[in-house]
Amino acid sequence: MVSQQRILEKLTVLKEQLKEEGLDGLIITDNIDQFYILGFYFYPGETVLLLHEGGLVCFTRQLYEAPLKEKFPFVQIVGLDKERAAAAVAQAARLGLKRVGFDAEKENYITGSLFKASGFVETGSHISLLRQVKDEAEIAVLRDSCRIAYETYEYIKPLIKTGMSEFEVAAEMEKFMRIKGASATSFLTIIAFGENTANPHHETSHRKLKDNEAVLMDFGCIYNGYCSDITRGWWHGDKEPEEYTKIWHIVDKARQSGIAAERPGVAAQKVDATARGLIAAAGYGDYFTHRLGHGVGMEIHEEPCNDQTTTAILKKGNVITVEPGIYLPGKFGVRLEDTTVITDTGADILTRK
Ligand SMILES: [Mn+2]
Repeated sequence: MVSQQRILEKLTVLKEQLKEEGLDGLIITDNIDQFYILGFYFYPGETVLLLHEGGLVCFTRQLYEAPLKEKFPFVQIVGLDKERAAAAVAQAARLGLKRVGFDAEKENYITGSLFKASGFVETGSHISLLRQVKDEAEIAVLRDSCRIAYETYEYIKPLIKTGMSEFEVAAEMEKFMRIKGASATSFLTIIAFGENTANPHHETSHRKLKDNEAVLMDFGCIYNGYCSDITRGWWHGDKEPEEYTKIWHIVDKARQSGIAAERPGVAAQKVDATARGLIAAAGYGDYFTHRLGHGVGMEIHEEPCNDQTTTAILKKGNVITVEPGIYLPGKFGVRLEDTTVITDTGADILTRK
């Protein structure tokens, strides 16, 4: 999926960063970072990559050795069923590397301690930083992932009937996404009925839908390795309370104003403040209890985030959600969410057809 040319480009960028920091090697242990670099999905803890000026070494399970040698002829593949981190340390010594960096935030206690004891240097999250700005190929996949999520919403909405349980609705949606090519959900599908919609992190349950209740769904899928995230809410029945209609429109305006505020060079904190200010001005500030949005990519929560304390400045290629909400405990809540991509001049909504 990631072309050889693109892999080599990413490695070149990383090597330049290492040079700037006076490092001559980098350990990559996080399996999503590895997937970002190579486009090959290792399970967590299976593989250690060692990048150095002369190339890339991959310490991985024996069973991958032959297929990976064929797939990545430019990578040195070492099949080992244990002690892969120690093998990376030994290799660094053989290569005469003097300053090898590792991303301490992504190591477990055992491997982090080993690298530290071996004189490796704790560095920032180089690959997390690269992952914040998506290239055209990544945006194309994110667009597909978000389109599947949107189509799932369109598919399920008319099928939802009084008496169905939250679990039944979630199951139908997840089946639909799988048939469309999704490998998994991007997080646990949230389906909420009635008073459950007032809980932003409701756990989907056996609760059955009654006539004249609020419905809220927050879900997404993983498609070709990339996540989508969408939230929709509406009133089920013909007796929609005035207050529901009112808060729905406030939230929708906040969603639109947040997206309209997004463009390269703007502070993500300002995007949050724009949508939050609109909800506060309408008198519901105390009922919007979470951040406006978060980055989306190979993981469902990435940087940058649209929140009240971030110092992030939006860049072209960031993919980020806008998801304002108003929650009235014991009654109902509304959250409306789109995943957006920052363009040259503004933001495009990905969660659409
Ligand atoms: Mn979200």
